Amino acid sequence: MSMSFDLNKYFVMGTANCKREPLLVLEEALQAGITMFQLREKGKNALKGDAYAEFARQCQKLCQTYKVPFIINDDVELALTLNADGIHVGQEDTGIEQFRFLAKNKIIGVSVHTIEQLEMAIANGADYAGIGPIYETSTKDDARAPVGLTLLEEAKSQYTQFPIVAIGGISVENSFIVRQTGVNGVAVISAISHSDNIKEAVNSL
Ligand code: 3NM
Repeated sequence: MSMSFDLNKYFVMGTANCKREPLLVLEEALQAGITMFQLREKGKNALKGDAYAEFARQCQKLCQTYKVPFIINDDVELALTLNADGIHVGQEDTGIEQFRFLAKNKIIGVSVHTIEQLEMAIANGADYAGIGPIYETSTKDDARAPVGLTLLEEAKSQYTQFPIVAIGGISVENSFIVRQTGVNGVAVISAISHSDNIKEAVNSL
């Protein structure tokens, strides 16, 4: 059993996604009421080494202040070093067994794109799954073709109790229809990180 968490408004971010100072963007999002945060430091200008670890520490500190779970994307080592609240991994990333063994009460999220992958993630002990991309997104370089809303509906009807968050191309405008599928929350990058009014964006999601 992992610690409790709420997928309702899940903000995912790395420095490459921000047009302004990333820590300010994160703090505004936290103030506005995001329920979960994932550090996803990717791209060609991504921070590396000590700068990356230090940035992660500062994000973690902010999340702790606002009592929001701090999740690290695809970096088991850093998640363990910082004692992060959890990790999020994709289909190509390292398995979750090692992290679960070393960090029993941590949150483990897995990205899935099909019902079969969702089944596998549940069988392997994931705490939640991210399903996407729901719509076209230009934020993720290697994003797959959109899966649409039907996969969310199918997932929620087959696994009613399992926490699922939708991701990919979700905006203030389309989040309402995404939520109608019964998902536990929406995960966004640009809808928050590119917003000129983060408070309004988070409130409207
Ligand atoms: N994962 P935006 S789509 C990080 O399909 C990520 O698993 C996806 O960015 C998946 O909210 C995606 O700006 C990008 O569309 C989400």
